[in-house]
Amino acid sequence: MPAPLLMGVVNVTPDSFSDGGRWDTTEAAVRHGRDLLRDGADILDIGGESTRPGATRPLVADELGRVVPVIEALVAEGASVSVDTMRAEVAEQAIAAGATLVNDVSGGLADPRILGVVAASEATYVCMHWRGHSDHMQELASYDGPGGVVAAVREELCRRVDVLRAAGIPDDRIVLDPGLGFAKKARHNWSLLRGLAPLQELGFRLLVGPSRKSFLGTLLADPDGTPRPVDRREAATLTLTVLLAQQGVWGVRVHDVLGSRDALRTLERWERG
Ligand code: PMM
Repeated sequence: MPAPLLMGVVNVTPDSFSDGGRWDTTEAAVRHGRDLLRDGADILDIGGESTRPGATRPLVADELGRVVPVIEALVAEGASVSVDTMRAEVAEQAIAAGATLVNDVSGGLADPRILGVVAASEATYVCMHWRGHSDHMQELASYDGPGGVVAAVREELCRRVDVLRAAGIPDDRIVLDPGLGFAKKARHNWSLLRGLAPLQELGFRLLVGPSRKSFLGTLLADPDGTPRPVDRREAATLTLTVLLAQQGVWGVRVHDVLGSRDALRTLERWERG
């Protein structure tokens, strides 16, 4: 089984849950991107909007100002770059700056014009399962129909694929993502991680982003219920990276690229026998 691609996260934001404020200048973000490349990232995911639960949205001009210079600088150094955005304007300028993948956590629901922008380019499009913006998404985490969360996510992603095709994005440029943590409670994330096969049957490449998310903080909580802090969830993240590689996913979106690369190399050596 080919190793999954490692997508290294570069959040150029003051407020992301895992690394907000650490790389929120162009220089710091470019330096971080270089470090992730050296650590073995296949693609860098540059984002200028935090999607942590409760986050408020930046102005378009602020988002552009955060991501475009970072994309230009890293593309000039030969990096493969993805833009993590829900906005058509940002996707368009990011593609013009050299991004080859548009990672839209809203799957085209937040700004439907983004689909035309992607269709008119050669960019790959990550369509993530999403039900609403971060300020109210956790109210939308109910999956009571038959088949639970896995059936609902599959059905809702299928409907998005119909819309992407109608917009002119060919299947070989579509990647699907179950959207761990987005309108999902911890138990929903675990069901999705264990239930990827029905999503894989759809025939698209899968990207998954478990890295450091709060369901891992809950899993590793202290006996008094205090969640494990975000910077101490790495071993659990790496375990999931290996398990996802064994499921044959196309990509894993991670913060700790060095650890993930080491884990994948170890798995590859193990599988070689
Ligand atoms: N998660 C976050 C941001 N972007 N993109 C995709 N495709 N999948 C994800 O699961 C995902 C994402 C939130 O995590 P962060 O704040 O650490 O970037």
